[in-house]
Amino acid sequence: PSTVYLKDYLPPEFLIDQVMLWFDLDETETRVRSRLELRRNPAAQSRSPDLRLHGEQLELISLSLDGQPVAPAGYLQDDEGLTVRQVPDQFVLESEVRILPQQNTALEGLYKSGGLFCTQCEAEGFRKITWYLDRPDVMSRFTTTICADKQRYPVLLSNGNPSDTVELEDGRHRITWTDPFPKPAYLFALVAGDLRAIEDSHTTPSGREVTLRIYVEPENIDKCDHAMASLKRAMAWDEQQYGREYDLDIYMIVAVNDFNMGAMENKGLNIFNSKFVLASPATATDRDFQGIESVIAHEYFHNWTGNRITCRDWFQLSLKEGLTVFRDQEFSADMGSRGVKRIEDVRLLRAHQFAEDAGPMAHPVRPDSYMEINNFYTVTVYEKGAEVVRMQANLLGPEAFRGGTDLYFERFDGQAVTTDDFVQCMADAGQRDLGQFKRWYSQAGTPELTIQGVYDAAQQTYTLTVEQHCPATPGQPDKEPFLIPLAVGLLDDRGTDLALRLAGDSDPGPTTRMLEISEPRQQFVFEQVPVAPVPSLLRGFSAPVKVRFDYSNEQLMFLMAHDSDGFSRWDAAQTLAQRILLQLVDDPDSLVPEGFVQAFRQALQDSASDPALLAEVLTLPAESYLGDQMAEVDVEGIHRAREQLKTLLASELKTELLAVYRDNEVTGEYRPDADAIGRRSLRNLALGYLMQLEDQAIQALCIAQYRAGNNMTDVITALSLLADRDIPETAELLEGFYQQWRDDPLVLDKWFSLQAMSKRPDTLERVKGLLDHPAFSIANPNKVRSLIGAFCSGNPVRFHAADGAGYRFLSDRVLELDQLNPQVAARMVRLMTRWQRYDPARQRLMQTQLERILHTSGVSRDVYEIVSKSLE
Ligand code: B3K
Ligand code: ZN
Repeated sequence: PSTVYLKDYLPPEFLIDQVMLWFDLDETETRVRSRLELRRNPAAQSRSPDLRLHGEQLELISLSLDGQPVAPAGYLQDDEGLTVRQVPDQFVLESEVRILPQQNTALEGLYKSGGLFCTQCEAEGFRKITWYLDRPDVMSRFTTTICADKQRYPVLLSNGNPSDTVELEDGRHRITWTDPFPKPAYLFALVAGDLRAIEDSHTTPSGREVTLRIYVEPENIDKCDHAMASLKRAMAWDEQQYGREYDLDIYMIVAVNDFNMGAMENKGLNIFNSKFVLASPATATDRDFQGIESVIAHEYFHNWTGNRITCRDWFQLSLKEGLTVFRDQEFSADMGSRGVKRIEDVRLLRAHQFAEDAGPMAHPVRPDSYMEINNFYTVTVYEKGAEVVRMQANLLGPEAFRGGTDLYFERFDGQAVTTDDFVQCMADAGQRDLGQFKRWYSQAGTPELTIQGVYDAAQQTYTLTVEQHCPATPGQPDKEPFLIPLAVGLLDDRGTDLALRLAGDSDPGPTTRMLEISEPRQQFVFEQVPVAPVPSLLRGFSAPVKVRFDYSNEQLMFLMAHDSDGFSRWDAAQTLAQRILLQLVDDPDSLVPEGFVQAFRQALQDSASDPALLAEVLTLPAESYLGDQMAEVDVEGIHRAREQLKTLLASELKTELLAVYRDNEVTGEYRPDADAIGRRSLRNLALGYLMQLEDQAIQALCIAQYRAGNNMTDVITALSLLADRDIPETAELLEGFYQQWRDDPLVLDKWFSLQAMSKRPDTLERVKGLLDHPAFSIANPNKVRSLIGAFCSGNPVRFHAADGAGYRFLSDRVLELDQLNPQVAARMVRLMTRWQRYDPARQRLMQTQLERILHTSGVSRDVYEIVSKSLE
């Protein structure tokens, strides 16, 4: 496979002003006719006599130019497209192709999900529908006519506004959709099927009445209310926070069961993985409710950050994704608990993005090359990209940041632009040079800040010395210094924030200061500091960096108890827990500081604090994250240490945990609001600790919680805890759960996952058995993620078993899946690519499997890129 480089970008030679599409949908074949109005791009930097269009897996039926059939000598078709020879400067190209959506298991282009036809065109799926300039900087007006059997496909949808339906003689019907907004082909969408919809409406500030519709399969019609409410909240929030309103008369969402990722922001017609639409208290967990709210919002926010202003090329992907993730994070923070949301986002970033940045697939937020663009929809482009936007907000402050986004919308509406264009708006609005800041887009790797603090009692000064360093990443051995906003506070001996006065300040400043780190080494002198302070560093996680500061255990406990910044309290607890756990890995007999247990006790007894925040503080770092902190991952040692500490805390704090369990019961009707979610999470966390005790009375409590069946959050937590242990009732409960939910695929996903993540030693055998379960299908991405993905990523001690059985299992599945769905196969194979982090025996086992995949004939470009880069 060949590599595409950012430095090779050239503007398109042709533009498409208008495109008309006609779809004849059918079970045996689908015909697509297209009419493209093309002309040469005045801004092109190159000129060839021929027109080159993208197109894959298309069977050509006819081709004509300005109404005249193109002779066979006038065009050339190959695997990747069509070259039309010697074209004029302006012309109409018409073509007809045959495609087979029913055989499309890659779920890219036009495909069938159950009885529905649907599309997924980002990034380069439109070329599997018809010949086109399938690149985001070619924006065109689309008119789409769909024709299909009326009984099987009563609902026919595409982007924009609909015409009236026309009934045809042969039991078919036809409709035309017109989208007035020019858009790149990746935002095209089509859906046909037997769907029901719930409808609502929203009036924008300028008075536009927008019809809102969520389409689902008939049996799911009662599970759409939360998605609709979320959409309405998102629309109101974007109007309020960014001054952005919706621009068509109708906004449609369709839920489908077979989908490669979460959802897709197609103009006016979002297509969603049903996981991010359907919810009822009985079937969805608190996490599911939150996930739906945030993904619905994310796709809605794309209408401005992605659709109205899109990407010039796919290297600019973070232009829309980083910004839109930042927007959805802020929305969720406003809808729920801001502090908890920040902790969750940072935990995800540290667990996955820091790991990516330290591994063989490390790449900048704006990558400079790729083989397969679908491999770059990563935590780096999305979540680190969001942090890079957040840092700009931190550097500019809220007003200038809003000025920057206003400017961005005004300057670039209707255009396909770059991350540089975005930063320039921020620089203009903030009236400052952000040249150095742009390294966050071009340099990969997680910067490390090594910080020292010295108190001078005589001078009453406190000096922070900050050094930055960024480790090498593939292709980038040396890094230039970053511009890093570092939020700091200083606590006095009673835990109170000091007003911060930097050398040269005339007045004492606020209690949190945003220091700007731009040099390899810098000093900051705080004056009039009356006592030796404890520094609180990187408050709110003001930048995606690692901080090294030599805190004592006592200082960490002090911060954990007193820091005014919720994130930093949590972070201190994590740092301390991590330190203790890593000591236990080295030496199981090492002593757990009494103060740590005491700090947990105090937290459990602290009824004044937000239960959701407490639950975060009391959650120990994950096994995989602990592994990332070691020079060589000790798979068994980490598992043992973490279990050991959990059991110790459970036995020392049994009374307090039982009290928390008892006091945080949520009664009354289920509601996924921040308060109820927080109480459930604290209560279920307590149950998790208590279940470490192998105590029959507690197991009975857990079974009772399962049987009470008040809501899916409590039910699934209880069942997962039971599935971890050899309790006689478990088999029966698991079977009962299956029987109860056998017709609900989303609930069964949870059932597969909890079994895949079970701590039991025989889990791999059970997972293999579940591959043959009638409810499992390797063709369905949700099932693959819930069974195979959950095992390989959520169960490190079983996946990394010393005999290599887990690795063989994964590579067998990857090879099988690659034949059907390369995108999902490439996601799965990533789970084995950080082999260099393990001991020599495991390294060899993983390498062997990776080599085996690489040398299998016909392996997809998607899988090839990941595997070959990991072996470099
Ligand atoms: N833009 C889509 C992701 C498309 C992934 C293509 N492989 C969803 C989103 O980020 O909103
Ligand atoms: Zn997105």
